[in-house]
Amino acid sequence: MLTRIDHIGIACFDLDRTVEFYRATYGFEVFHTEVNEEQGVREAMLKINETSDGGASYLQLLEPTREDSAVGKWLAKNGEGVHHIAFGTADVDGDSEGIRDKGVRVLYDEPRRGSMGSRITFLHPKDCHGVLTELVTSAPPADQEH
Ligand code: CMX
Ligand code: CO
Repeated sequence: MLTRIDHIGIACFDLDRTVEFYRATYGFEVFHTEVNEEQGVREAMLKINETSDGGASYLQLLEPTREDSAVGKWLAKNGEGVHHIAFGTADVDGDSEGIRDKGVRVLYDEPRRGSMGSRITFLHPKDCHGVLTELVTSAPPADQEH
């Protein structure tokens, strides 16, 4: 069951300048940063609020590490902006299988590694009314890396 908006992924050309915009404009602080080479991103997670399922909602600011990455290609075509949304679930494996059975393309056979030790997969935007959609199961709090 999808129980929260885990994050909104925002593509940017310059992560440090974008982080500074969110800090100076809204007062949001960086909760976590990492490089995910598999996804081709350098990212900053800004925690917005805790959620009633025990998780939290974040903004995920994304700078590409290479031009041929998903975010690099998207930025070249569209410029900066909202790249994807992510729903949180306790069971990314079961939920993505159930969604696949409804005829929506799930991009990975098995969930891959996401922010802070989470497990993630993506649904094809063309099957989701134009919205690239991520499903996330967070690592247990004790195992979260940040
Ligand atoms: N939102 C909506 N539509 C998108 C999109 C996005 N983020 N990215 C691509 N599309 C659309 C394109 O506009 C294009 O549509 P048209 O054919 O109408 O022009 C179509 O999808 C194909 O796009 P493409 O540029 O040819 O790109 P690819 O097919 O090579 O890749 C996708 C698209 C979704 C498969 C790829 O971006 C992907 O695998 N994404 C998942 C991984 C990811 O995004 N990682 C970065 C974030 C990591 C994180 O959140 O932790
Ligand atoms: Co994401």
